[in-house]
Amino acid sequence: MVSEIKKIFQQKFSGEPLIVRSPGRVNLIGEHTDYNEGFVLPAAIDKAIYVAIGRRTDNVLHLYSNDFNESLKINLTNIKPVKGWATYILGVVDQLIKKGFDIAGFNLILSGDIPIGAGLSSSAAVECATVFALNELFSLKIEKTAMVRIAQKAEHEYAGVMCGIMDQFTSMFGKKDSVIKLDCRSLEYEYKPLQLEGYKLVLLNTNVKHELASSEYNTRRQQCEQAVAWIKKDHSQVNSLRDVTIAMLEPLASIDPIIYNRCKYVVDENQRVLDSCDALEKADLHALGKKMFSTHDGLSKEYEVSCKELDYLVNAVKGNPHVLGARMMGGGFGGCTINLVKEEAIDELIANLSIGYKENMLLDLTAYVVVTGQGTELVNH
Ligand code: GAF
Repeated sequence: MVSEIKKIFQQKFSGEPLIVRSPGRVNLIGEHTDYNEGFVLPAAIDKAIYVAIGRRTDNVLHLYSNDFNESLKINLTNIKPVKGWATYILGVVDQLIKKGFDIAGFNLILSGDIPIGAGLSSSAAVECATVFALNELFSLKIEKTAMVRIAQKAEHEYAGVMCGIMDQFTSMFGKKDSVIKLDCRSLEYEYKPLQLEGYKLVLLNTNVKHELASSEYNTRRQQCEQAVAWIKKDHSQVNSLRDVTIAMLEPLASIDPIIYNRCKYVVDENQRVLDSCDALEKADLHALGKKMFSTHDGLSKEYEVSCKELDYLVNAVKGNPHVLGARMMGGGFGGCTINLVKEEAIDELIANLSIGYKENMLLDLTAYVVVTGQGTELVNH
């Protein structure tokens, strides 16, 4: 990929580009907890976005997506959101300008192998690759956590999704053979070795992304914030659902049962992340797998961000002795399920599920066996 993108850069533009690689992510457990200041347990994967970048002598940005075979030329003074892949790059540029960083025109080629719309955070990877590349190109001296914040803000303002910090943080800070236990309130993090002992992480792509995804995501976030405002009236120390106990939630059950369910899910999920970390430390993959199934239940019935395709895939592996755990992953309403599967059983499982999925959902199933990978890095040398 590196030599290919370099060649394309030199054919389209000229000179020696800087090349940055930024990975997609999986999340073992801890879903919809990040924007509630809770815990998550994600990992960067071996699929990534690549950016090749070089300076220009004017104030023009010339962007080219190799995968879409599309280009965009825009002046630095005229940056605004656009449709599609370029908006994530422009969103980052906009943040840098707003923060007063001194940048000028550049040529950029984008390429990658993260499946788009599969919930593997290809957009976060584009944002992280862009901010990292611009930081290098213009010697901006931005530290990594600040780059993560810039990438997240680009998603808020240019893609309109009020995401938490998990995806950008994982893309930037990922480490091979490790998951990251991240406290989304303090941003304290710890790498935990991921030893799967004969099991592998298998992603099953529903190949759907329902329209609702971003609007419902933002609604969930608002519902959580509404709950915190209500609870705060009696418990002034509460600043987020991270500070809330099930007992504090009880009054909400009669005021607004839907919001109660949302919050109950988040409070339980934070505990599941902590329990899963203990399970990983004890190499108890069975315990981790059970938590994953419980998370799916909560996401489907209480948080209501699943869909029939995701539920089908999780139900289809329940009771299979070779699958320790499965759940929908990411924001929801489509994308992938993440499954913890015995290595020898993977091929047969995928073959059988593909038939059942086609028969029942009238859709093709795509499967990826993923391994963990490094976070955002320069890959020129
Ligand atoms: C999406 C968001 F971008 C993340 O911040 C996170 O909230 C996730 O959905 C759900 O856990 O990937």
